[in-house]
Amino acid sequence: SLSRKEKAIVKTFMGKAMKKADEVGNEALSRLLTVYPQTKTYFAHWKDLSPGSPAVRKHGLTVLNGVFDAVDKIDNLEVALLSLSELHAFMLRVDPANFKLLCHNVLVTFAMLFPDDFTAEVHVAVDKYLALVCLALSEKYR
Ligand code: ZNH
Repeated sequence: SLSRKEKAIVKTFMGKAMKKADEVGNEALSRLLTVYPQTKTYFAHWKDLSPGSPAVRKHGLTVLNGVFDAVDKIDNLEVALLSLSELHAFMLRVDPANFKLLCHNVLVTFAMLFPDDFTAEVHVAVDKYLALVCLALSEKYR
């Protein structure tokens, strides 16, 4: 889990990154769909799944808002993300392995868009935070 110091690092970095939520979301989801094309199956009902398409940009923002909003509930992620976990497990039926793939792409995107802020120290803390978000989202699958 995250130390007090790591939580502070996550809050500071995410506070900055969330000002570009739209760009982060678009880049991360565009990369997910390109690098792991098997993830496209969940969005087959969209008109255009290409990188940067309106649907990808819109949903990228939705997902990233979920990641950013959870920062405020960093001490209680399982409870905070319970209904979202339920939604993905029972309604959307998203294989939880995909959460890790998305989080990996979010991390890559952070490194790319915030090269000065994304120090090794930030990398460790944010990587841990994203892993906890994935874990919390996987809660209802067990
Ligand atoms: Zn998800 C949806 C979040 C991951 C798939 N998502 C969603 C939403 C949100 C989210 C917030 C909205 C909901 C409502 O509406 O209510 N996700 C999220 C997060 C994450 C995720 C936070 C991580 C981190 N997802 C994911 C993945 C996938 C998905 C990985 C696959 C691949 N989602 C999904 C879908 C949906 C969602 C399919 C639905 C969409 C539409 O509507 O179209």
